[in-house]
Amino acid sequence: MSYVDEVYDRVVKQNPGETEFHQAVKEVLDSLKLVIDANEESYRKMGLLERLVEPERIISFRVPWVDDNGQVQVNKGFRVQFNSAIGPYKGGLRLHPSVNQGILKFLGFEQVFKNSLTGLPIGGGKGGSNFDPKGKSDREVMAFCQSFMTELSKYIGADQDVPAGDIGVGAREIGFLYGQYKRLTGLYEGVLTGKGLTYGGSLVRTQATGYGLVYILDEMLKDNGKELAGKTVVVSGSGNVAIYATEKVHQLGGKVVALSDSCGYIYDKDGINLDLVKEIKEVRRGRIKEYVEEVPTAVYTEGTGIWSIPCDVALPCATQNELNLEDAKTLKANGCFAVAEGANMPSTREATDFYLENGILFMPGKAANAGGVATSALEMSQNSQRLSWTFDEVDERLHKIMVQIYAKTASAAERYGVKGNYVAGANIAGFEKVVEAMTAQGIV
Ligand code: NDP
Ligand code: 2IT
Repeated sequence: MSYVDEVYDRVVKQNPGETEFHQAVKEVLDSLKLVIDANEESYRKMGLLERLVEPERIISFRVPWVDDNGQVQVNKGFRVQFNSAIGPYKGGLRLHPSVNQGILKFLGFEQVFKNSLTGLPIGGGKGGSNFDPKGKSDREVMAFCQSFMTELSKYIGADQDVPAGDIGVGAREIGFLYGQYKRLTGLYEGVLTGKGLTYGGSLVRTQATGYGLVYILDEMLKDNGKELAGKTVVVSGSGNVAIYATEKVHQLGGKVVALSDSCGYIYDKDGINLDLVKEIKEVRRGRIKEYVEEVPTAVYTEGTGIWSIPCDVALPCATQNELNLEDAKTLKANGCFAVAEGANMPSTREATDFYLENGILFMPGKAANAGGVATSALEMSQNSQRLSWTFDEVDERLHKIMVQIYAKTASAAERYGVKGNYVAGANIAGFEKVVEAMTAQGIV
């Protein structure tokens, strides 16, 4: 059996039930076959892949807090510190009822390669809780965040592990978490990114993942003789990534006609009114269906199904495995020619294979959504310098980073004879830097 298959079998056996983690590992290892086969003997002897798929550390803890009725609630808290070969652990915190150790391991594993691709000195990690912020009062969210940080603070630090936002964690949660970290440790340091602008946050971090997604999409389209201007775009989700992807698509002359949340999706043939979406989602914390109350020509449909709306470009920006093989076939049948992933692993493996086999230009999440964490790393640099850069300066750096990620991804694919396969390209390019750093640092 090949080394790669052996390691995959071992991952399935030793991490039972963690299906998303298995899926993420399989996709990476399959791409790496091209590289591993050439170096099999030395990699095997060094246990390189066994070390790569095993998190350096997982912290798992109890999070007790008191709700508005005086009732004690208990959630699970986690931090997966996956790989610190190229820098301190870096990656978001997710608050969603679906969170479990397997999901955070998949996200942490992806983060290692994504962070490597940014070219910046950040290792990979991820954390979170099965706490559901939906419908909670601000006081309840604060009580949860303070309890969560009370435990987490023992394991993080500006040069050790630097969490940020992800699903369910935005400016409000980062503020509560930061306040509690400072209170417990007495340190005013860049221990979190995505902070508010008055206490060490970076301009552009809020927009960064969505903007970065569209910057790399634009690069991919141009390199393939196409352009975004005039194109119809469907974006799933209506959270941080979806909103700022929509904003940048509109700035570059494309038209986003659909957005969704976990209840359903809206279709506005005239193009989404983003100010209204921001008001509903960022201010009111409401549901996407409220859009049609104010735009009567738009249509709301309950449930999944957003991928049935005809488009040229699809940008899945909600969650993992939200786009399956049937959806991919529907997109293709309706004329969609490009997919770029704002979310982490939103396409199932079958959908991904379908894009590659059917000539759909496809940029996988670990390259496409790397603008968020890259800008987090820029926030860390500013914190270390005790300076704040202007919006334009950060935005220019973000743009340059996304252009470089595209170039690295495309050229790694070409080097290994799979031109245009950006899945292989991103996995290989991300892997190369991590492996070099791991090898140099000995058996750790
Ligand atoms: P938000 O919490 O701001 O928004 C998430 C959106 O996705 C909401 O519209 C939400 O709907 C929807 N959603 C979440 N879970 C589900 C689900 N199980 N089924 C259907 N819809 C769902 O999160 P972000 O925008 O920050 O994150 C979106 C994706 O982007 C995630 O995959 C995240 O890992 C990834 N990402 C985020 C980065 C960041 O900087 N924030 C960086 C890189 C990647 P509802 O409100 O109904 O739950
Ligand atoms: O998935 C991701 O890259 C994020 N949620 C952002 C991580 C970060 O540290 O900014």
